[in-house]
Amino acid sequence: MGQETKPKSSGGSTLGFSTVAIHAGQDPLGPVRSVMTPIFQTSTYAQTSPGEYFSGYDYSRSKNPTRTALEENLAALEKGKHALCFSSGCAAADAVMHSLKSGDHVICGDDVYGGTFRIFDKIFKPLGIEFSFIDISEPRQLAHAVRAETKMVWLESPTNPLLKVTDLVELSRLAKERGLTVVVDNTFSSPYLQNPLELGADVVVHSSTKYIGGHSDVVGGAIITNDDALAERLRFIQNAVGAVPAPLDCFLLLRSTKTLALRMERHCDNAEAVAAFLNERSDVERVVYPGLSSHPQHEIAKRQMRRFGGMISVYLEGGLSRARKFLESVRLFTLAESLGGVESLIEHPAIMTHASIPAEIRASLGISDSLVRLSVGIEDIDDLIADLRQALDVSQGA
Ligand code: P1T
Repeated sequence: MGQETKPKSSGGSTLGFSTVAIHAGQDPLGPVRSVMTPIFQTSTYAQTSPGEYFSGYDYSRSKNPTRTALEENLAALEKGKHALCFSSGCAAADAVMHSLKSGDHVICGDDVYGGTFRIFDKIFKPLGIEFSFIDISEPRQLAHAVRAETKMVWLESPTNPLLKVTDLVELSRLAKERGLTVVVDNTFSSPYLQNPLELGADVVVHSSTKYIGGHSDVVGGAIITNDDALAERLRFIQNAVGAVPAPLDCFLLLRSTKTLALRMERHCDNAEAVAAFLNERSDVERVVYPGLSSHPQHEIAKRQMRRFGGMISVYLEGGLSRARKFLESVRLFTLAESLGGVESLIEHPAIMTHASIPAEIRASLGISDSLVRLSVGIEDIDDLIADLRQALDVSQGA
C-alpha cells in the first residue's frame, strides 16, 4: 500500500470528519514508512550548498515536519487552505494582532477569555491599537461601533464563559459589507462542531490546549484561514516572533485529533444530560447551555453547530459562599482552569479564568460570584451527575 492511498488533505474532498482527522497531513514518512508521523526532534537541517536545502526545511522555528503535518491536519479539519500552529492559544491571538498596525481599530465581542481581553487591553492597546467591546450576539450592533479605522472583528461563539452564540453568517455578511476581517475563536466548538470559515469568517483561531488536544497535557494554539496574503503575513510573524510549538506537542496534538469526533460526541451527550439535570434543580438559579431551548440563541446554535458542546455555565442560588462550598465539595470534577479535556473540570470564572477583566465589566456582563463553569468530560454520566448532586446537596445553605 503506497502513500497515494492516503488523503494528503481534505481539500475539496468528500471524506468524513474522522477519516480526515486520522489521515490528513499524515502520509507515511521516511525510510521506514512509519504510520505515525515521527517527532522530528531537530532544530536544524543539512544544506547541500549555502542557502540550498533539498528538504524544504532549514530551521525548526521556520518549519518542522511534525508541525507541518499538524498544520495540514488542522487546515483540513477547519476546511481552510492554511493553518499555522503556535505554542499557545494566546500566542495565536498575539500573531493575529501583530498583523494590524498602530491606529487600527478592532471590534471585539464583550465576552471573551480573560487572557484574550488581557492581550488586547494590556499589550496591544498601549501599542496604539484601539478596541471596542460590544455584545456581538446582536450582529446589528456592529454598525454602531464601526469607525473609519476599523479593520477587524474578533469574537468567540459560543463565548467563554457566558456561552453567547453569534449568527456567524449574518455577522460575516455585515462585516464584509464594511471590508472588515472576521476572526472567530472556535475553541469552545472545536472544528468538529462548527467550521466558521464555511459560515463566512475569514480567520479561525484555536486554543488547541482544549478540545483539539483533549487530554490536558499540551498547551498550543492555531490559526486557520483561506486568505493567501494574510496567511503569508502570519507565516512571517510566526517565524519572526517565534512562538512556535515543540515537535513533541505537535505529535501529541496529531494523536489527539484522531479521536476528536468520538470525544466531542461523548462530551455533547454528557453535557446535555448534565444540563438537563441542573435545570431540574430548584437550588440552581439558571443553567446556560446552547442546547437548552431556554438559551437565547438556541435556534442559531442549532443552525450553525453540529451539536452544542461540552461547556455549561450555571448561576447557583446563594452567592459566593455557596459557590465556594460547591466547588470545594465536588470529587470527580476537578477544580481547575482550562477545559476540553477528557476529565471533567469546574471553575469559578470571576476568581479564576476571568479575573483579569475589571470587576465592573464582569458585573455588567453577568460574570458574577454565583457563576460556575463546567467542562463536562467523557466519564460515565451517572458518576458525573451523582458527583454534582452530592456537591449541590452538601453546599445548600452555605
Ligand atoms: O491557554 P491558551 O492555550 O493560551 O489559550 C487561550 C484561550 C483562547 N481562547 C479561548 C476561548 C480560551 O478559552 C483560552 C484559554 N482558556 C482557559 C484557560 C480557560 O480556562 O478558559
